[in-house]
Amino acid sequence: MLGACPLDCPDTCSWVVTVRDGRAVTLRGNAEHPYTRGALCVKVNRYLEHAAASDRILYPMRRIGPKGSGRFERIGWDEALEEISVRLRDIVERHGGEAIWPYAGTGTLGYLQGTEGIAGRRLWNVLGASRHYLNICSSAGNTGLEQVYGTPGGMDPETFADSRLILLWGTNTLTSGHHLWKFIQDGRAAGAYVVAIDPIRTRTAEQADEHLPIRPGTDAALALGLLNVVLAEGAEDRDFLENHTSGWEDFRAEILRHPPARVAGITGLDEADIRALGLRLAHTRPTGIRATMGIQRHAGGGTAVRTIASIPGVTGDWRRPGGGIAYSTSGHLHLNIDTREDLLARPVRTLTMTRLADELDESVKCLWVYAANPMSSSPDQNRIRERLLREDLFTVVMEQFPTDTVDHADIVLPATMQIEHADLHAGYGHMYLAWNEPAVAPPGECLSTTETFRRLARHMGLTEPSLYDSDLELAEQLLSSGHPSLDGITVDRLRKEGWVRLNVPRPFAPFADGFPTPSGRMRFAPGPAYVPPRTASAALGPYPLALVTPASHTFLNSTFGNNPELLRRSKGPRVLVNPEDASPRGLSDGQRARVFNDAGAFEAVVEISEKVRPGVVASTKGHWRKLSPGGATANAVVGARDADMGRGAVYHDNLVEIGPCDAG
Ligand SMILES: Nc1nc2c(c(=O)[nH]1)N[C@H]1C(S)=C(S)[C@@H](COP(=O)(O)OP(=O)(O)OC[C@H]3O[C@@H](n4cnc5c(=O)[nH]c(N)nc54)[C@H](O)[C@@H]3O)O[C@H]1N2
Ligand SMILES: Nc1nc2c(c(=O)[nH]1)N[C@H]1C(S)=C(S)[C@@H](COP(=O)(O)OP(=O)(O)OC[C@H]3O[C@@H](n4cnc5c(=O)[nH]c(N)nc54)[C@H](O)[C@@H]3O)O[C@H]1N2
Ligand code: SF4
Ligand SMILES: [Mo]
Repeated sequence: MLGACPLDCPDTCSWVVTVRDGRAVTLRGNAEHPYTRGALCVKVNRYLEHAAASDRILYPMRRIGPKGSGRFERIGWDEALEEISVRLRDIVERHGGEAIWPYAGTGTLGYLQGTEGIAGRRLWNVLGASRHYLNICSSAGNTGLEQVYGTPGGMDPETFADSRLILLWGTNTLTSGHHLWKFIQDGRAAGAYVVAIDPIRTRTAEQADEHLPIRPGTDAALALGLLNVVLAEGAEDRDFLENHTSGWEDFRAEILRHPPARVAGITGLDEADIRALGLRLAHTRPTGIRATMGIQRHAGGGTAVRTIASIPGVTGDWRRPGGGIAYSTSGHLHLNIDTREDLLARPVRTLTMTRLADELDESVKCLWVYAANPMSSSPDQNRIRERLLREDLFTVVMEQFPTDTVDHADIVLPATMQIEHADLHAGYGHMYLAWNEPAVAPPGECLSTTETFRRLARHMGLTEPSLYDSDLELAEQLLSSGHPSLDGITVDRLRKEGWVRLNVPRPFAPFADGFPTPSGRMRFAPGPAYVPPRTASAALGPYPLALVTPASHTFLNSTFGNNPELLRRSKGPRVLVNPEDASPRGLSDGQRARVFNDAGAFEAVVEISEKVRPGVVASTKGHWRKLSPGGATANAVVGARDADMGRGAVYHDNLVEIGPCDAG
């Protein structure tokens, strides 16, 4: 049976499930798929084990202990739907629909079951619920790219095989989407030089030809410094600038204000290294830039992506496959996501995912969480917990596992996993659609998201017909946008073939015929092209260290955080500290330490290492609160502030201090 990995990873692997006697016995990467090429990853190799885990939630449950205690009793679906219907009706009547916050996360990227798609949104519109703004992951960068190109879409990652200089900029390829590596290796075999730009010497940086250990949040300055060298070499593509861009004179002035010596002071890199890379950039065509979400989790993250995205406009790299920037391919996807906004009786407010700690106030009476685990994954963890303990808040969580968030629910609804439900997928790191056919029956009383919402609508006696569309009908609607990239792609074909490439040329040079802006030109933005990070003020305050908390190799966000083997391989929460920062604090390798600031603290085992530059400490996301020593994760010290664009999250832009966890 063909399926697809649902997780929030750019690779959206195609997989093959073998079923015997109604049980899934193997799950392997599809060797026929041009991007998956037969491999999954260290996490999803354990997917079947995870689906069969003893802590899987199999039945609806109702809270019996105090709020937040995680104590529940099993109830039937009818009882659960009845209690929910009564509470929702009462809330809508007394406080209006906007008192409901449908808090949907990235647990699955499916266009049926997940938050990219429709799941639940028609029902929320009928009830007049608040909108939910999913800004937790990529919104700052998306906004920056839209300003330059009119779309966040960029290079087809397969064309890195054609690049001759590859910049892995704020991205940990071998951890957070490793299938790209084969294409990078193909490029290398043809002579490409690979540079990793990352404050951490990650496993990706270790495999690169060169690593530039940049100060966090200063990448836009580096981009300007590299372009300064390009201009000094006279290597700008004047024809491209004249015929395909606008705003060049202002941007050029900004570049000229950033000579390498100045940029060295901002970024903490050697001036000679900046010059050397600037020369490579000036004289290597095509240059392909892989920048993903890590780089934009900063105060100036949107500007950083926007400025980096301006590079290929100066060098003219968009002319050829292998040139340009690849952030996400989702801008090339044109599905018809018909959430039926016409069902809303009147306009409603929008609540912001990363601002749960601020916005979960008295005006919210029902928090409905699905495919999300905010207690582990969202900023300002301690304040979120306080809010979730509110007695007058009715919290429903649809989940597969007893997460930290589940512990705070009033009603828990058991959710299917990917081998048990149907879904339509599209990778955000490649150009393929995929169909996921259910391989086995759901265990216990688990239901898919679409089926749960259909049953709830029926239980509430709602008459809007589109609330009852079947999964296949919804899939057909999704593919019916009429966009040429979907010509000839039907549900039948997807179900038969498992995956289909979007109808775009191969090799794909997305902007060869112009940019999707009103003028058809790429736009250099006016104004400052570098916005400093919050951590730039480190020396001034009581928290002098910059903390970055990127992806863990063994978890996918907080998914798998409870898998015993992956938890063991993660070695528990850890914090990398440079020897220069460790010794004045009396920290030794292997010791347990407390990382803290005014918002909170978490505990982690110290790893003293030159892999981080002085002034920077690094941990990872994904650990569960209740499984962590000290009962908190890195998000206890992450602030709920907005980045400069798209209200993006600032996970890698926080100031902390660190000290030994004293015994006693
Ligand atoms: N194994 C695994 N894979 C994952 C995930 C996971 O949790 N685990 N998460 C998935 C999700 S949801 C996403 S959004 C993607 C995220 O994947 P990435 O885009 O790779 O994002 P991060 O892991 O946050 O950060 C990537 C790298 O950026 C570096 N970095 C941080 N700040 C800066 C900076 O200011 N400048 C530069 N140059 N580098 C910086 C970090 O040190 C890190 O090595 O990965 C997906 N894939
Ligand atoms: N410190 C720090 N924190 C971060 C980040 C960081 O870089 N640093 N990165 C952030 C990023 S990029 C992201 S995307 C967010 C992710 O944050 P969230 O969107 O909260 O995602 P997860 O933590 O993976 O939780 C997803 C939950 O969905 C459940 N789930 C999976 N499939 C289904 C399904 O089909 N139905 C239902 N009902 N549930 C399902 C899983 O069991 C899991 O518990 O985390 C952010 N948190
Ligand atoms: S998490 Fe990413 S690499 Fe792993 S199987 Fe899923 S899509 Fe593939
Ligand atoms: Mo993400």
